[in-house]
Amino acid sequence: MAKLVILTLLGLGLALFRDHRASYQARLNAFREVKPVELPNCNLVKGIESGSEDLEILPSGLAFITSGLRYPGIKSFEPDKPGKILLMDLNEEDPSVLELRITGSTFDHSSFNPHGISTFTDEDNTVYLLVVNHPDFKSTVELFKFQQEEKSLLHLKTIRHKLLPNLNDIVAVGPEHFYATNDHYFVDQYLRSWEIYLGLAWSYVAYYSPTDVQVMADGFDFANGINISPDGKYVYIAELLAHKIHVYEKHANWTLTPLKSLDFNTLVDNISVDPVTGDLWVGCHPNGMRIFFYDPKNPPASEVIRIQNILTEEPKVTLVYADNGTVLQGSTVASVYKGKMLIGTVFQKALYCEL
Ligand SMILES: *[C@@H]1O[C@H](CO)[C@@H](O)[C@H](O)[C@H]1NC(C)=O
Ligand SMILES: *[C@@H]1O[C@H](CO)[C@@H](O)[C@H](O)[C@H]1NC(C)=O
Ligand SMILES: CC(=O)N[C@H]1CO[C@H](CO)[C@@H](O)[C@@H]1O
Repeated sequence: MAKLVILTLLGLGLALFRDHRASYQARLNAFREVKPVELPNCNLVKGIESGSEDLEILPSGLAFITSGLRYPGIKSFEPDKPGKILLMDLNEEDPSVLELRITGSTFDHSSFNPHGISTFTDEDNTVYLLVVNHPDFKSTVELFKFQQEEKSLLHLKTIRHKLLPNLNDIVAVGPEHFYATNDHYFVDQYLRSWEIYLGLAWSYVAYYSPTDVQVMADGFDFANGINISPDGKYVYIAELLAHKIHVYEKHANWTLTPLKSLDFNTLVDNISVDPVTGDLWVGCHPNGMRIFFYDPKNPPASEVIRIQNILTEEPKVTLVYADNGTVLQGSTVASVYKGKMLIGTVFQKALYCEL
Protein backbone atom coordinates (compact mmCIF):
# COMPACT_ATOMS: atom_id res chain seq x y z
CA MET A 1 0.00 0.00 0.00
CA ALA A 2 2.73 2.41 1.03
CA LYS A 3 4.60 1.47 -2.13
CA LEU A 4 1.51 2.14 -4.19
CA VAL A 5 1.11 5.55 -2.60
CA ILE A 6 4.76 6.35 -3.27
CA LEU A 7 4.47 5.16 -6.86
CA THR A 8 1.31 7.19 -7.35
CA LEU A 9 2.98 10.29 -5.90
CA LEU A 10 6.00 9.67 -8.09
CA GLY A 11 3.73 9.36 -11.13
CA LEU A 12 1.91 12.54 -10.19
CA GLY A 13 5.24 14.30 -9.73
CA LEU A 14 6.45 13.17 -13.12
CA ALA A 15 3.20 14.23 -14.77
CA LEU A 16 3.43 17.65 -13.10
CA PHE A 17 7.07 17.92 -14.17
CA ARG A 18 6.09 17.06 -17.75
CA ASP A 19 3.26 19.60 -17.68
CA HIS A 20 5.57 22.23 -16.29
CA ARG A 21 8.20 21.50 -18.85
CA ALA A 22 5.63 21.71 -21.65
CA SER A 23 4.24 24.94 -20.26
CA TYR A 24 7.75 26.34 -19.74
CA GLN A 25 8.62 25.57 -23.35
CA ALA A 26 5.36 27.14 -24.50
CA ARG A 27 5.93 30.24 -22.39
CA LEU A 28 9.43 30.57 -23.83
CA ASN A 29 8.10 29.79 -27.33
CA ALA A 30 10.94 27.29 -27.58
CA PHE A 31 10.18 25.90 -31.02
CA ARG A 32 9.43 29.05 -32.95
CA GLU A 33 11.51 29.66 -36.10
CA VAL A 34 11.75 32.97 -37.93
CA LYS A 35 11.07 33.86 -41.53
CA PRO A 36 12.99 37.00 -42.45
CA VAL A 37 11.18 40.27 -43.07
CA GLU A 38 13.67 42.76 -44.44
CA LEU A 39 13.72 46.51 -44.67
CA PRO A 40 15.30 48.34 -47.60
CA ASN A 41 18.18 50.12 -45.97
CA CYS A 42 19.52 48.91 -42.61
CA ASN A 43 22.85 49.72 -40.99
CA LEU A 44 24.31 48.50 -37.72
CA VAL A 45 25.07 51.45 -35.45
CA LYS A 46 28.82 51.95 -35.11
CA GLY A 47 30.03 51.87 -31.51
CA ILE A 48 27.34 49.56 -30.09
CA GLU A 49 28.68 46.08 -29.40
CA SER A 50 27.36 45.16 -25.98
CA GLY A 51 23.69 45.93 -26.04
CA SER A 52 21.22 48.72 -26.50
CA GLU A 53 18.65 47.29 -24.17
CA ASP A 54 16.39 50.28 -24.00
CA LEU A 55 16.16 53.56 -25.81
CA GLU A 56 14.04 56.64 -26.06
CA ILE A 57 13.90 59.20 -28.87
CA LEU A 58 12.98 62.79 -28.03
CA PRO A 59 10.76 64.77 -30.45
CA SER A 60 13.97 66.67 -31.39
CA GLY A 61 15.55 63.47 -32.74
CA LEU A 62 18.01 62.92 -29.90
CA ALA A 63 18.07 59.28 -28.85
CA PHE A 64 19.22 58.02 -25.44
CA ILE A 65 20.33 54.40 -25.35
CA THR A 66 21.25 52.18 -22.37
CA SER A 67 24.14 49.84 -23.13
CA GLY A 68 26.06 47.15 -21.26
CA LEU A 69 23.29 45.48 -19.23
CA ARG A 70 24.47 42.60 -17.04
CA TYR A 71 21.41 40.47 -16.35
CA PRO A 72 21.53 37.21 -14.37
CA GLY A 73 21.75 34.26 -16.73
CA ILE A 74 21.87 36.38 -19.88
CA LYS A 75 24.84 36.83 -22.19
CA SER A 76 27.09 39.87 -21.87
CA PHE A 77 29.96 40.63 -24.25
CA GLU A 78 31.54 43.02 -21.74
CA PRO A 79 30.78 41.49 -18.32
CA ASP A 80 33.54 43.43 -16.51
CA LYS A 81 32.74 46.91 -17.77
CA PRO A 82 30.23 49.34 -16.29
CA GLY A 83 27.24 50.13 -18.43
CA LYS A 84 26.72 53.45 -20.19
CA ILE A 85 24.19 55.84 -21.63
CA LEU A 86 24.76 56.67 -25.28
CA LEU A 87 23.50 59.66 -27.21
CA MET A 88 22.66 59.55 -30.91
CA ASP A 89 21.43 62.48 -32.99
CA LEU A 90 19.04 61.09 -35.59
CA ASN A 91 19.11 64.36 -37.54
CA GLU A 92 22.65 63.57 -38.70
CA GLU A 93 23.19 61.95 -42.09
CA ASP A 94 25.12 58.96 -40.74
CA PRO A 95 24.56 59.20 -36.99
CA SER A 96 27.13 57.78 -34.59
CA VAL A 97 26.92 57.35 -30.83
CA LEU A 98 28.60 59.30 -28.07
CA GLU A 99 28.91 58.11 -24.47
CA LEU A 100 27.39 60.67 -22.12
CA ARG A 101 29.70 61.64 -19.29
CA ILE A 102 28.05 61.33 -15.88
CA THR A 103 28.78 64.03 -13.31
CA GLY A 104 27.77 64.51 -9.70
CA SER A 105 29.35 63.16 -6.54
CA THR A 106 26.34 61.04 -5.61
CA PHE A 107 26.81 58.45 -8.33
CA ASP A 108 28.96 55.31 -8.38
CA HIS A 109 29.91 54.79 -12.00
CA SER A 110 31.79 51.50 -11.51
CA SER A 111 28.63 49.57 -10.58
CA PHE A 112 26.40 51.19 -13.23
CA ASN A 113 24.17 48.52 -14.80
CA PRO A 114 21.50 50.41 -16.77
CA HIS A 115 18.28 48.76 -17.92
CA GLY A 116 14.97 50.52 -18.73
CA ILE A 117 15.04 54.24 -19.53
CA SER A 118 12.46 57.00 -19.74
CA THR A 119 12.65 60.76 -20.19
CA PHE A 120 10.58 63.64 -18.91
CA THR A 121 10.73 67.16 -20.37
CA ASP A 122 9.39 69.97 -18.18
CA GLU A 123 7.95 73.40 -19.19
CA ASP A 124 11.43 74.95 -19.26
CA ASN A 125 12.55 72.27 -21.71
CA THR A 126 14.79 70.65 -19.13
CA VAL A 127 15.17 66.99 -19.99
CA TYR A 128 15.29 64.48 -17.13
CA LEU A 129 16.40 60.90 -17.63
CA LEU A 130 15.05 58.19 -15.34
CA VAL A 131 17.14 55.05 -15.63
CA VAL A 132 16.59 51.66 -14.02
CA ASN A 133 19.93 50.58 -12.55
CA HIS A 134 21.10 47.29 -11.01
CA PRO A 135 24.19 48.10 -8.94
CA ASP A 136 25.32 44.79 -7.42
CA PHE A 137 22.15 43.22 -8.85
CA LYS A 138 19.85 45.39 -6.74
CA SER A 139 17.29 47.76 -8.25
CA THR A 140 17.29 51.56 -8.16
CA VAL A 141 16.02 54.39 -10.32
CA GLU A 142 18.67 57.00 -11.12
CA LEU A 143 17.48 60.51 -11.88
CA PHE A 144 19.70 62.59 -14.19
CA LYS A 145 19.43 66.03 -15.74
CA PHE A 146 20.56 66.14 -19.36
CA GLN A 147 23.08 68.90 -20.09
CA GLN A 148 22.98 69.28 -23.82
CA GLU A 149 25.87 71.77 -24.21
CA GLU A 150 28.27 69.67 -22.14
CA LYS A 151 26.90 66.37 -23.52
CA SER A 152 26.69 65.07 -19.99
CA LEU A 153 24.25 63.83 -17.39
CA LEU A 154 24.15 65.41 -13.96
CA HIS A 155 23.15 62.83 -11.36
CA LEU A 156 20.45 64.26 -9.10
CA LYS A 157 19.36 61.36 -6.95
CA THR A 158 18.90 57.64 -6.46
CA ILE A 159 15.39 56.35 -5.77
CA ARG A 160 14.86 53.09 -3.87
CA HIS A 161 11.68 51.65 -2.43
CA LYS A 162 10.50 48.30 -1.12
CA LEU A 163 7.81 48.21 -3.82
CA LEU A 164 10.55 48.65 -6.45
CA PRO A 165 12.57 45.49 -5.63
CA ASN A 166 13.37 44.13 -9.09
CA LEU A 167 12.77 46.74 -11.70
CA ASN A 168 12.73 46.26 -15.41
CA ASP A 169 11.20 49.16 -17.26
CA ILE A 170 9.89 52.56 -16.36
CA VAL A 171 7.65 55.24 -17.82
CA ALA A 172 8.05 58.73 -16.39
CA VAL A 173 5.12 61.08 -15.87
CA GLY A 174 7.28 63.64 -14.00
CA PRO A 175 10.92 63.95 -12.89
CA GLU A 176 10.24 61.93 -9.74
CA HIS A 177 7.02 60.37 -10.76
CA PHE A 178 6.59 57.13 -12.74
CA TYR A 179 5.11 53.71 -13.29
CA ALA A 180 7.57 50.79 -13.32
CA THR A 181 7.45 47.05 -13.93
CA ASN A 182 8.98 44.62 -11.44
CA ASP A 183 9.89 41.46 -13.33
CA HIS A 184 10.98 39.48 -10.24
CA TYR A 185 14.25 38.59 -11.82
CA PHE A 186 16.71 40.36 -9.54
CA VAL A 187 15.10 39.37 -6.27
CA ASP A 188 16.95 36.15 -5.57
CA GLN A 189 18.95 33.87 -7.83
CA TYR A 190 17.11 30.71 -6.72
CA LEU A 191 13.65 32.06 -6.16
CA ARG A 192 13.58 33.82 -9.47
CA SER A 193 14.52 30.76 -11.46
CA TRP A 194 11.80 28.71 -9.77
CA GLU A 195 9.32 31.45 -10.25
CA ILE A 196 10.15 31.75 -13.93
CA TYR A 197 10.17 27.96 -14.30
CA LEU A 198 6.85 27.44 -12.53
CA GLY A 199 5.18 30.53 -13.96
CA LEU A 200 4.16 31.90 -10.58
CA ALA A 201 3.24 35.29 -12.02
CA TRP A 202 4.56 37.33 -9.10
CA SER A 203 5.48 40.22 -11.28
CA TYR A 204 3.72 43.58 -10.87
CA VAL A 205 3.48 47.25 -11.82
CA ALA A 206 4.11 49.92 -9.21
CA TYR A 207 3.32 53.62 -9.23
CA TYR A 208 5.86 55.93 -7.60
CA SER A 209 5.71 59.53 -6.46
CA PRO A 210 7.66 61.02 -3.52
CA THR A 211 4.53 60.93 -1.37
CA ASP A 212 2.70 57.84 -2.58
CA VAL A 213 3.86 54.41 -3.78
CA GLN A 214 1.38 51.68 -4.67
CA VAL A 215 1.02 48.44 -6.61
CA MET A 216 -1.38 49.30 -9.43
CA ALA A 217 -1.52 46.00 -11.37
CA ASP A 218 -0.23 42.52 -10.54
CA GLY A 219 -0.29 38.81 -11.39
CA PHE A 220 1.97 39.05 -14.44
CA ASP A 221 4.13 36.29 -15.87
CA PHE A 222 7.15 38.62 -16.20
CA ALA A 223 5.90 42.17 -16.74
CA ASN A 224 8.38 43.85 -19.03
CA GLY A 225 7.84 46.93 -21.22
CA ILE A 226 5.50 49.68 -20.09
CA ASN A 227 4.39 52.85 -21.80
CA ILE A 228 1.63 55.41 -21.93
CA SER A 229 -0.61 56.73 -24.73
CA PRO A 230 0.12 60.25 -26.06
CA ASP A 231 -3.09 61.59 -24.44
CA GLY A 232 -2.01 60.05 -21.10
CA LYS A 233 -5.27 58.10 -20.73
CA TYR A 234 -4.00 54.54 -21.27
CA VAL A 235 -1.07 52.49 -20.01
CA TYR A 236 0.32 49.60 -22.05
CA ILE A 237 2.07 46.68 -20.32
CA ALA A 238 3.97 43.89 -22.07
CA GLU A 239 3.71 40.49 -20.34
CA LEU A 240 6.78 38.76 -21.72
CA LEU A 241 6.15 35.09 -20.97
CA ALA A 242 2.39 35.20 -21.57
CA HIS A 243 2.99 36.82 -24.98
CA LYS A 244 0.42 39.54 -24.25
CA ILE A 245 0.09 43.28 -24.36
CA HIS A 246 -2.41 44.64 -21.88
CA VAL A 247 -4.21 47.94 -22.17
CA TYR A 248 -5.14 49.64 -18.91
CA GLU A 249 -7.24 52.71 -18.40
CA LYS A 250 -5.41 55.25 -16.28
CA HIS A 251 -7.48 57.32 -13.86
CA ALA A 252 -6.88 60.78 -12.43
CA ASN A 253 -5.91 59.14 -9.10
CA TRP A 254 -3.26 57.06 -10.99
CA THR A 255 -5.07 53.73 -10.48
CA LEU A 256 -5.26 51.40 -13.48
CA THR A 257 -8.17 49.26 -14.61
CA PRO A 258 -7.77 46.52 -17.24
CA LEU A 259 -9.44 47.25 -20.56
CA LYS A 260 -8.25 44.62 -23.02
CA SER A 261 -5.37 42.31 -23.96
CA LEU A 262 -3.80 41.31 -27.26
CA ASP A 263 -2.13 37.92 -27.86
CA PHE A 264 1.02 37.31 -29.89
CA ASN A 265 3.17 34.39 -30.98
CA THR A 266 6.35 36.02 -29.71
CA LEU A 267 7.79 37.26 -26.39
CA VAL A 268 6.84 40.92 -26.22
CA ASP A 269 9.56 43.02 -24.61
CA ASN A 270 9.74 46.80 -24.72
CA ILE A 271 7.00 49.09 -26.03
CA SER A 272 7.56 52.48 -27.56
CA VAL A 273 4.67 54.74 -28.48
CA ASP A 274 4.78 57.08 -31.47
CA PRO A 275 3.97 60.50 -29.98
CA VAL A 276 2.11 61.61 -33.12
CA THR A 277 0.16 58.55 -34.32
CA GLY A 278 -0.08 56.70 -31.00
CA ASP A 279 1.09 53.48 -32.70
CA LEU A 280 2.92 50.93 -30.55
CA TRP A 281 6.29 49.61 -31.72
CA VAL A 282 7.36 46.49 -29.88
CA GLY A 283 10.72 44.74 -29.77
CA CYS A 284 10.13 40.97 -29.50
CA HIS A 285 11.93 37.67 -28.92
CA PRO A 286 10.36 35.03 -31.20
CA ASN A 287 12.14 32.27 -29.28
CA GLY A 288 12.82 32.99 -25.62
CA MET A 289 14.87 29.83 -25.04
CA ARG A 290 17.62 31.29 -27.21
CA ILE A 291 17.70 34.48 -25.15
CA PHE A 292 17.96 32.71 -21.82
CA PHE A 293 20.39 30.01 -23.06
CA TYR A 294 22.82 31.71 -25.43
CA ASP A 295 24.41 29.65 -28.18
CA PRO A 296 26.39 31.61 -30.80
CA LYS A 297 25.64 28.92 -33.41
CA ASN A 298 21.92 29.27 -32.79
CA PRO A 299 21.54 32.89 -31.76
CA PRO A 300 18.33 34.55 -30.58
CA ALA A 301 16.33 36.11 -33.39
CA SER A 302 14.81 39.59 -33.62
CA GLU A 303 11.34 40.79 -34.43
CA VAL A 304 9.61 44.16 -34.45
CA ILE A 305 5.85 44.53 -34.58
CA ARG A 306 3.74 47.62 -35.04
CA ILE A 307 0.24 47.91 -33.57
CA GLN A 308 -2.11 50.52 -34.99
CA ASN A 309 -5.50 51.50 -33.57
CA ILE A 310 -5.00 49.43 -30.44
CA LEU A 311 -8.14 50.82 -28.79
CA THR A 312 -10.48 49.80 -31.62
CA GLU A 313 -12.22 46.45 -32.13
CA GLU A 314 -9.68 45.45 -34.76
CA PRO A 315 -6.19 46.69 -34.09
CA LYS A 316 -3.85 46.28 -37.04
CA VAL A 317 -0.72 44.26 -36.24
CA THR A 318 2.17 44.31 -38.73
CA LEU A 319 5.42 42.37 -38.55
CA VAL A 320 7.79 45.13 -39.64
CA TYR A 321 11.15 43.42 -39.30
CA ALA A 322 12.36 39.89 -38.61
CA ASP A 323 15.85 38.39 -38.64
CA ASN A 324 17.00 34.95 -37.47
CA GLY A 325 19.94 36.36 -35.50
CA THR A 326 22.42 36.50 -38.38
CA VAL A 327 22.31 40.31 -38.31
CA LEU A 328 20.58 41.27 -35.09
CA GLN A 329 20.27 39.16 -31.92
CA GLY A 330 17.64 39.53 -29.22
CA SER A 331 15.78 42.71 -30.17
CA THR A 332 14.18 44.39 -27.17
CA VAL A 333 12.95 47.71 -28.40
CA ALA A 334 12.20 49.73 -31.54
CA SER A 335 11.34 53.35 -31.98
CA VAL A 336 10.73 55.52 -35.02
CA TYR A 337 11.78 59.00 -36.07
CA LYS A 338 11.08 60.66 -39.45
CA GLY A 339 10.60 57.49 -41.47
CA LYS A 340 13.45 55.60 -39.84
CA MET A 341 13.52 53.00 -37.09
CA LEU A 342 16.13 52.34 -34.42
CA ILE A 343 16.13 48.80 -32.99
CA GLY A 344 17.90 47.91 -29.73
CA THR A 345 18.99 44.52 -28.35
CA VAL A 346 19.59 43.00 -24.89
CA PHE A 347 23.34 42.41 -25.24
CA GLN A 348 24.37 42.73 -28.89
CA LYS A 349 24.17 45.56 -31.45
CA ALA A 350 21.67 48.17 -32.63
CA LEU A 351 20.20 48.54 -36.11
CA TYR A 352 19.03 51.69 -37.85
CA CYS A 353 16.67 51.14 -40.80
CA GLU A 354 14.61 53.04 -43.31
CA LEU A 355 10.93 52.14 -43.16
C1 LIG B 1 -9.71 56.04 -8.50
O1 LIG B 1 -10.54 56.50 -9.53
C2 LIG B 1 -11.39 55.53 -10.10
C3 LIG B 1 -12.10 56.16 -11.29
O2 LIG B 1 -12.65 57.38 -10.98
C4 LIG B 1 -12.34 55.02 -9.04
O3 LIG B 1 -13.19 54.03 -9.59
C5 LIG B 1 -11.52 54.42 -7.91
O4 LIG B 1 -12.38 54.01 -6.87
C6 LIG B 1 -10.52 55.43 -7.35
N1 LIG B 1 -9.66 54.70 -6.42
C7 LIG B 1 -9.24 55.24 -5.27
C8 LIG B 1 -8.39 54.36 -4.44
O5 LIG B 1 -9.54 56.37 -4.95
C1 LIG C 1 19.52 32.48 -40.97
O1 LIG C 1 19.13 32.77 -42.28
C2 LIG C 1 20.23 32.83 -43.18
C3 LIG C 1 19.72 33.36 -44.51
O2 LIG C 1 18.38 33.03 -44.74
C4 LIG C 1 20.85 31.45 -43.27
O3 LIG C 1 21.95 31.47 -44.16
C5 LIG C 1 21.33 31.06 -41.89
O4 LIG C 1 21.85 29.75 -41.88
C6 LIG C 1 20.22 31.15 -40.85
N1 LIG C 1 20.82 31.01 -39.55
C7 LIG C 1 20.25 30.36 -38.55
C8 LIG C 1 21.00 30.32 -37.26
O5 LIG C 1 19.15 29.83 -38.65
C1 LIG D 1 12.29 49.21 -21.34
C2 LIG D 1 12.19 47.74 -21.27
O1 LIG D 1 11.11 47.17 -21.29
N1 LIG D 1 13.28 47.12 -21.25
C3 LIG D 1 13.30 45.71 -21.37
C4 LIG D 1 13.69 45.40 -22.73
O2 LIG D 1 14.05 44.07 -22.90
C5 LIG D 1 14.92 43.49 -22.00
C6 LIG D 1 15.26 42.07 -22.33
O3 LIG D 1 14.23 41.20 -22.04
C7 LIG D 1 14.36 43.61 -20.66
O4 LIG D 1 15.19 42.98 -19.76
C8 LIG D 1 14.21 45.09 -20.39
O5 LIG D 1 13.80 45.36 -19.16
